Formats: sequence, C-alpha cells, structure tokens
Amino acid sequence: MQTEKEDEDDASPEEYVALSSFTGSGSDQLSFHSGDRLLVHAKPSSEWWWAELHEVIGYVPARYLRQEAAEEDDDDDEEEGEEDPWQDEEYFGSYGTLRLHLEMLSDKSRTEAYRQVILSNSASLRNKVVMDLGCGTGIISLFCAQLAQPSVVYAVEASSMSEYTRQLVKQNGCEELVTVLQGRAEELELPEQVDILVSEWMGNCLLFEFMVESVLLARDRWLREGGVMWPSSAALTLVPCQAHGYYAEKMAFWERPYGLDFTPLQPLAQQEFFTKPKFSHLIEPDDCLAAPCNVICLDMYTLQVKDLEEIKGQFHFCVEKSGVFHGFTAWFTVHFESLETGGAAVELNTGPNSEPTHWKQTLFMLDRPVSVYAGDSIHGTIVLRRNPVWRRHMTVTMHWNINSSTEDTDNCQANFDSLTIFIKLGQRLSQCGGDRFSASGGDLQKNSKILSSVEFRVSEVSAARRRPGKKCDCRRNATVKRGSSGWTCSPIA
Ligand code: GJV
Repeated sequence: MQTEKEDEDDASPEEYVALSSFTGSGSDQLSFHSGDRLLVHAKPSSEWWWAELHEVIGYVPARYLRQEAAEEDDDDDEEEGEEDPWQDEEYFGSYGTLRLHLEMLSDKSRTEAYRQVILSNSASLRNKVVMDLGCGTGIISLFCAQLAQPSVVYAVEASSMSEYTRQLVKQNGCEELVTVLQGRAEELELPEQVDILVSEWMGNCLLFEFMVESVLLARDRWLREGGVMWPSSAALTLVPCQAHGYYAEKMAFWERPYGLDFTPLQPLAQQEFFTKPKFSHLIEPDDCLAAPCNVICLDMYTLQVKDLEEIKGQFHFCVEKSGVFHGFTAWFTVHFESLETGGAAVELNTGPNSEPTHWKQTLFMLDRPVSVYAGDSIHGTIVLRRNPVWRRHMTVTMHWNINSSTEDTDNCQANFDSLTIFIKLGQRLSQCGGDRFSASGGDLQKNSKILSSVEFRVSEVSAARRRPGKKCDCRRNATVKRGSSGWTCSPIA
C-alpha cells in the first residue's frame, strides 16, 4: 500500500520496550530479550512490526512491545485501574464459588488418580511433610490424612474457598494432620521444607491458566533436596482428526439453510468459530486419522519458569486411514512416580482412549478441511507462546506439511505448503490482537522467489498447495487460492 509506505518513510522510528523475550523464526524475524529497546520503523500490520535492534532489522510481534511511559515512576508503577496481568481477582474469584470445585470433584478419573497415588504410596508417605498446592476443597489433603500417616499436610489455597476447606478438614477429623493456609503459594511462609509437593495444576491444553508457574516457584523454594513432585511429568499429545459434526454445525450449515445460499457468511464463520480452539471437545477414537504423537514433555523436576515463555514441539504422523483432515486435537497425560521401590506409577490420561475427564480435549480446526489418504504423512511443529502481557494465556502456533503419496495425477510429489495458524487462547488475547492474522516470512515462498516479507491471511493459505514447477507469485497480503488450473495468488482486496 503506497500511502502506508509513504507514511512510514516520513515518520521517525519510535522506541519500544520488549515485554518479554521472543525468538524469531525464519531469517526475517528479530529475536530479542525482555527489556530490550527496539526501534520500530514501520507498522505494516497490527500484529507484525518492522523494527531494529543492535543494527539488525526484522519483523517483531507487536504484542511483545510496549511504549515506555514518559517517566518511569519507581514507587508507584501500579496505576489506578491498571489491570492485573494475572487477573487474580477474576481467577481466584471463580475458585471461591462451588461451580468449578463441583466440576473437578465430579471428575472421577482426575480425583481417583490422585487418590490412587496416595493409596499406593501410603507406606512411604508415613511421617512425610506434604504440600498440597491449590488444594481447593482439600480433597487431596484429606486423602493423604485418611489413607496415609504423613506428619503434616500444608493445604495451600488462595481463594476464599479455604475458609470452607478448614471446616471440611475439621468435619472429617483431620485437623491434627492438615493445616489449611489461606493465601497465594508465592507468598507462603512455612516452618520447614516439604518432602512431597502435590498439586492438580493442569489446565486446558495442559498449560492454560499457567498455575504451573506457582508450582515451580513453590518447588524451588520449599521442596527439600530429593523431594518428590506429584505429578512428576506431563505430556501434551496431538492427533490429526476428523470433526464432521462440528464442521457441519459451524461451517457447512451456511451452504443451504432453508434452501438459501448463505455461503457469503462462511468467511465470517471461519473467523468466529475456527480461529480459536474449541475447548471441551470430545473426540471419538474413530475420528483420529493417525496414531497420536507426544509433542511436548515436561519434567516437573527440571522445568524452569522461563522455559514456559516458549515451548516448542514437533510431530510426525502417518495417516492410517483415509478421511477428512479437519483439525488437530490435543490433550495431556500426567505421570506420578512411585515412592515405593518397584511400585507402579500412576497415570492420568485425558485422551480419547481413556475415560472422559472434565478437561475433555481441545480441538484446533484447520481453516479448510483437507482430504488425506492412508499412507500420507503430516509433519510439522507446534509452539506454545505465553502471552507477554496476560500471563495466564498463551498462543498456539502450528506449521505443517502434508506429503501425499497417492493423490497425484501428474506423477510428482504433492506437497502442501506450511500452514500457519495463530490460535488464540482466551478472551484477553483476542482483545490484544486484531482479527486479521498475518505471518511474515513463512514457508510459502520457500521455493519461489518472492518478497521476503510476504504477509498472508492464514485462512487463505490453508488450502495452498504447491506443485513443483508451478510458482506462485505471492506479494504482500496475497491470497493463495486453488482454481481449476492450479494454485494462484492474488492480492487481498
Ligand atoms: N496459590 C494458592 N492457590 C492457588 C494458586 C496459588 N498460586 N493458584 C491456583 N490456586 N488445575 N487449573 C488454587 C485455585 O484457587 C483453585 O482452588 C485451585 O488452586 C485450582 C485447581 C484446579 N485448577 C487447575
């Protein structure tokens, strides 16, 4: 856009401060550290800016940057009305009512897994000091007191539920063993180190809510050397899947409602329903198109808070049955190691082959469904990027390629170009970003000579398929479309 360009040239660069560290992918993205001062030369889209750091220039994600206030005020940096990046009032407020506790306690697989861990380790728990972080109504602490003989259980709970937890402990005759401590684990003071740190911290897509940070901080401060973490490790699993029902309900619906053609609403439907993950999705094992793949594994002993900023994983799926690839489904599994020599480890698996839990699974819809065939392979990467401002939120980005061995008419390897989806978790984030998705660089232009700063709408790129010999001339803000004669690019109107 010419006018924008002129504006950019005229304006002098503005200084911004990085809210948190960012590792660029591709040669045209800049990497920077939290606190770095960057010079922003241009803002070609709401999400990606053109900036400079140490005389290197490249694209940076706008939401990582903040313009510094005129004068930094050391002793009064929390302005009145400024929002808490942890949203604690809202967060602990919701745990102060029964709704979520009822949901968690009614989840048999979840609650029984913790009960089983305690039961099967009861001998080893004798005389041990236990911390139950985020105890809620105190169920895990009560299991400890009932099924084992620990010396003490510190039941830590920040929400107002803790007042009732105290009553429940008393009501069940456990006040000798269970000490309820009201407050945030981060501000906790204890008379001693603990032998076991148990917590049920897992959120949607494993990390959402980022309660795990509180657990890691408590571990570093209060777990004695050689102490045990429950859960001891966690994994995030992904599978390519069909989602005919959801697709029909949200997208195919517009094809012919009441005999009318409502397809002009489909791009809107795509934006509204498919650019955010669908939580609480229950996938049938039959809808999995390949064997699931663990994409991220976290060791609760070595994981560091700073590692949470950006977690990367890879996947490689061999399509086992032909079908429609509608999206990826994610879930997690946690493992509890045994304290007893030779004792069986306990696992809590929230996947489609286990009893459904209150987390269910998380569905990430593609912009457009793609037919895949047995023998195809899907490989790519996933990145979980913690929101630099809203600390309980994250963005999930996936890139992938589909290699098809069958569906090729002119006998050359068909390759799907990488897709990029910036999926927004949570309400907050969607307020920070625009509705328009963009990505700089990317793989689209890998084999064709085009501008290095291609920007594209993700929805348009999703169906892009490159055939060797057919080059697409992608310009900034180009749309890539499949036509009767192959794949073409045209500027976005
Ligand atoms: N300190 C104390 N209690 C906490 C903290 C913290 N830092 N963070 C969360 N809680 N698996 N995603 C409490 C919260 O109030 C709630 O009762 C419980 O831990 C969450 C447990 C389930 N959430 C989850």
